[in-house]
Amino acid sequence: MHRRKFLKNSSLTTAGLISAPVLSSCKTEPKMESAVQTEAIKPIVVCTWDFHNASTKAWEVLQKGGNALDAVEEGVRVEEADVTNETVGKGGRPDRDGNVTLDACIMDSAGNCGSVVYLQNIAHPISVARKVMEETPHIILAGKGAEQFAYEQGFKKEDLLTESTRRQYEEWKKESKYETIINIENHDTIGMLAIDAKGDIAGACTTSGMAYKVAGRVGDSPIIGAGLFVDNEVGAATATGVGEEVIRTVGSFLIVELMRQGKSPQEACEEGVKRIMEKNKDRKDFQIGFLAINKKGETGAYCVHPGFSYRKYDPNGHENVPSNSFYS
Ligand code: SD4
Repeated sequence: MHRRKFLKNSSLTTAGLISAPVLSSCKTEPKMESAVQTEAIKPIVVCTWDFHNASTKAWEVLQKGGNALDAVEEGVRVEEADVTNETVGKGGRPDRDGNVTLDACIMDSAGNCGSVVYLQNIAHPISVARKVMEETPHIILAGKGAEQFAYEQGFKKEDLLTESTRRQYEEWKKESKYETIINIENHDTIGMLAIDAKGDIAGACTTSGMAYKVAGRVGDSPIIGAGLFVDNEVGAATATGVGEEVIRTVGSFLIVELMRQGKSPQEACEEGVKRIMEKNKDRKDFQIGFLAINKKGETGAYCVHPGFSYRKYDPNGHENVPSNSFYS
C-alpha cells in the first residue's frame, strides 16, 4: 500500500529520476527512445513496481559478474522474504479458505524454464521453480507434488501466514465478499528481467496471486508465456495484475513476439495492453502492467490505469520509472 502511495505522491519532476521523453509523452502514444541506441546496455535489471531492495540485490549479482539467472532468482527472493509485501512469498494474502498458495516461474537464456503452482508452506517458490527446471525433466509442478519435491530438495516447511495477513483474513471472512479484482492498490507481484555482462537474458516472476481467490486458482505469474517469457535473441517480458486477462492473451509471449517483429519494448507493451482492452471494452475495474526489455537493453512498460512503475538498474544508475497508461 505504502508503495502505491509513494508512487502517487512522488513528484514526477524530481531531478534526475525521470527523463524528459517520459515526462513529455502522452498517455496513449508510443514513447520513443530519445536517441538511436547502437551499443547494448548491459548489465541491466528491471522489475515490476518500485522494488528497490530486490533490484539492488540483483544488481549486486550482475555487478560481480554473476549471470542473469542468478541475478533474477536472488533479486525476487528478497520480496519473497519480505513479509510486508502481502502479495509475494511469506506474508502473502491467503485464498478464501485461509491457505497461502504461491505461484512462481523462472526462465533462462537457453529457453529452459521451471514453474511451481499452488505451492504451500514454502517461502521461496522461485528457488523451487529453479530446481524444477534444473533437477527434473518437467516444467511445472503443482500443489502437494511441488511441496513434496521442495522438501526433497531441502526446503523447509514454514507457516506463510503472518499476524497481519491472518487478521486481514479474519476481517474479510466477516463479509466473504469474493471479488476477482486486482485494482490499483492491492497488488505487488514481482516480475524481474535481467541481461548480464555476456548479454544473456533471464527472467523470474513470483506471487501469492489474487487475495482470497477460490482455492486452487492459479494466475498468470507461473505460466510461461503469460506472466513471463524470455527469448535470448529478442528480449523478455513480464506482467503484473489480473492474471486471467494476461493468460487470455498469452501476454508476455505476445510482447516478445511483437519485439521480434520490430516493435520497441514500449510499443510492444502498449500493444499488449490494447489487446486486453479490446476484449474488455468499457471495463475499467482492473489493473494490468507489462514490463519488457529487448536485447539492446531498451526497456518499456504500459498499464491499464496510472500507478504502475518499474525499477531499473543499469551502469548509469537506478531509477523508478513511472509507466504510461491506457486510461488517464
Ligand atoms: C495473478 N498476476 O495471480 C497475479 C497477481 C498480480 O500483482 O500480479 N498481483 O493474477
